[in-house]
Amino acid sequence: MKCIEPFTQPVYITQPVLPDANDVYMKILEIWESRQLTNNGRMVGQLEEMLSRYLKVEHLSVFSNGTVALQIACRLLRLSGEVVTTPFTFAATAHSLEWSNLTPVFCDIEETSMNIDPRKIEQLITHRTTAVLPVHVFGYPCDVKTIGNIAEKYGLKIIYDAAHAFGVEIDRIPIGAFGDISMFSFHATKIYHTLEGGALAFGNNNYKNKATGLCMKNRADILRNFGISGEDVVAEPGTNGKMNELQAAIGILLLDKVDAEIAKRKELTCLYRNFLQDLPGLTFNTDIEGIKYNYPYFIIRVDDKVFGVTRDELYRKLKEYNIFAKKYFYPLCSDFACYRHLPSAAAHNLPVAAKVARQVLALPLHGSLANECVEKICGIIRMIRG
Ligand code: T4K
Repeated sequence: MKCIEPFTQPVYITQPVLPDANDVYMKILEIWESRQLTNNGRMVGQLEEMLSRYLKVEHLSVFSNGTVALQIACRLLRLSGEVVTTPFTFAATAHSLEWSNLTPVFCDIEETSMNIDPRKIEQLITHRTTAVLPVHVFGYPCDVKTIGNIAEKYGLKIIYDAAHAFGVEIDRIPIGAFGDISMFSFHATKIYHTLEGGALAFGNNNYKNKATGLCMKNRADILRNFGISGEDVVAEPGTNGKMNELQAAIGILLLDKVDAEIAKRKELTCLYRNFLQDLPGLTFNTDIEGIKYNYPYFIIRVDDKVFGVTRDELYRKLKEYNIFAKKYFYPLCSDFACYRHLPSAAAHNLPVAAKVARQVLALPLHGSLANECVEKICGIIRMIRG
């Protein structure tokens, strides 16, 4: 087999899409001129309108990051007690519950979609359960229909962690239309970003609260600004979750670029699939009919018994070639020291999640990656397998 040289520069799983520096400069001049740097500035309002149109949701608020947005979502829905969620996600999902004084109850996942397994949710519901927090992991939509039915049956709220699912649609229905609230992350590592940032979409549930007379979006906007609802009024204990004008400006400039980024990632994903499809022991998901997908990550699963090399060995060897893969998501949240004591975190409750977490590896995927790089990465994987 032909020897392949390591990459001369590090190849990361992602690289942020950047707006043109001159365009950023023009926006900075506008912000400087106005001297409004934060606290619900003009650009934040403009970005919310643009995002509502792009994500096809009527009501949306932006925040300083996705994690604080999730915490605000918990407060908006007045959750208490236990919330059923997935252990196969980024730390922020479970932590947002813990920071809201809620107990995460970990539910096992489906083998293929890697999302929460709706068939296992019901057995975890107790008199203390007030909500479910599923994650559309890697942008693949959860089984929203079954989850919706369960929530209705038990009177539970649904918050979707849609951090990875920007622009995803199921049968032409935008992902933000499902559940009570969906959270999108605009972190620099996402297909669409505002440096740091996030949003909540309120689907069709922008109902008015009887006690406060406020709809969800109004209350979200108050909660992200310390709970201040009027010049002399602090309505409730809010937090500081505001997006600033510079973040919003970046978001405004990048919205035009997101479709091209997704298209390029789709092309690279197809290349990966072509180059890797015949490798025994290495699997990956394919597109599902009816889903408008956004290609945020390229995830492989390594079955070491068949592949002959473990996921961790592959990860280490790729590093020798200057390729920095990421083990998304390992370890499971249920294995973190802060959650290990929970009854739902016991390994025997989460066999599929444990297996998937041992196998997954995210390979480089972003719009500025050349097709030849993908070809070379696949050649290196082939060589490592031997
Ligand atoms: N829910 C889910 C399911 C999530 O995945 C996330 C965040 C959240 C909630 C919370 O949303 P936010 O509060 O973050 O808005 C990254 C991100 O920090 C995190 O936002 C993201 N999920 C998670 C999946 O990935 P790390 O620690 O793995 O990222 P890091 O710093 O290793 O970056 C990955 C690669 O990206 C680097 O090797 C190089 C490249 N990179 C990264 C940054 C930050 C750049 O080229 N430039 C950059 O500025 O967490």
